[in-house]
Amino acid sequence: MKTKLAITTAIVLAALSPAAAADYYTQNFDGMGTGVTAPPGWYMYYIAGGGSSSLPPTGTEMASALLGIPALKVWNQTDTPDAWSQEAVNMGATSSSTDRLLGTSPTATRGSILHLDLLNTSGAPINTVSLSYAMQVMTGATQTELPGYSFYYLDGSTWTPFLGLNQPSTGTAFAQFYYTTPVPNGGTMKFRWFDDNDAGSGPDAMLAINDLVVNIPEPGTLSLLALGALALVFRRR
Ligand SMILES: [Ca+2]
Ligand SMILES: [Ca+2]
Ligand SMILES: [Ca+2]
Repeated sequence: MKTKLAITTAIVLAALSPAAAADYYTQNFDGMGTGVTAPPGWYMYYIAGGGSSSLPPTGTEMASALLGIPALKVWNQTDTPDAWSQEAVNMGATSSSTDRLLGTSPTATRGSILHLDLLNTSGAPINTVSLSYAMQVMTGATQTELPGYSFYYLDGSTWTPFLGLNQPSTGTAFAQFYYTTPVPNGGTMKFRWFDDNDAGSGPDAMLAINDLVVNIPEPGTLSLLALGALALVFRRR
């Protein structure tokens, strides 16, 4: 039995055709073109403070994050490396590259955060999320910092780090995670990718994400997938 789940951002929900309302969400960021507008549902947050101790934020620190500036910066690999404290960045290889990525290059803060809101319009609570994304190191690091992005999701009222979706180098992360407090129908899933600001005077590595897929396993297959993934979790420990 196929149970239809509709996951989309609150902002584009009304514009989506029924065919687009599926049990998954994808984002390749190419629709940004070379403009300064992030896709619907995406926000830049930052954690105030100085350069990091290369420790990932606690859930409490993550909850203290402040909303950044909506307009993106635009930066391509042909440009001189740069950094911004309160903006996310539309990145690409060159100014004519149609493959766009959403990235960060923090400075003068604890770190920069890419934040995604996804509305659950499935009609049922969501317990399990399967998520994959590509991470690209756009410029090499010259300082000590956490490698790549640290992934968090809001579970109830707790920002929860999920190491299975940390991606330390250019490549693709893929993992499944489970809510302790399921996201009710009409509730919003909140995901964050954290890029710490190194404490040195040189630039951080400029990082970006691409080709995100968020999938909610169908109820009929949920238990089998959960069992398989649980086995993976236990093997890793
Ligand atoms: Ca892209
Ligand atoms: Ca960094
Ligand atoms: Ca820095």
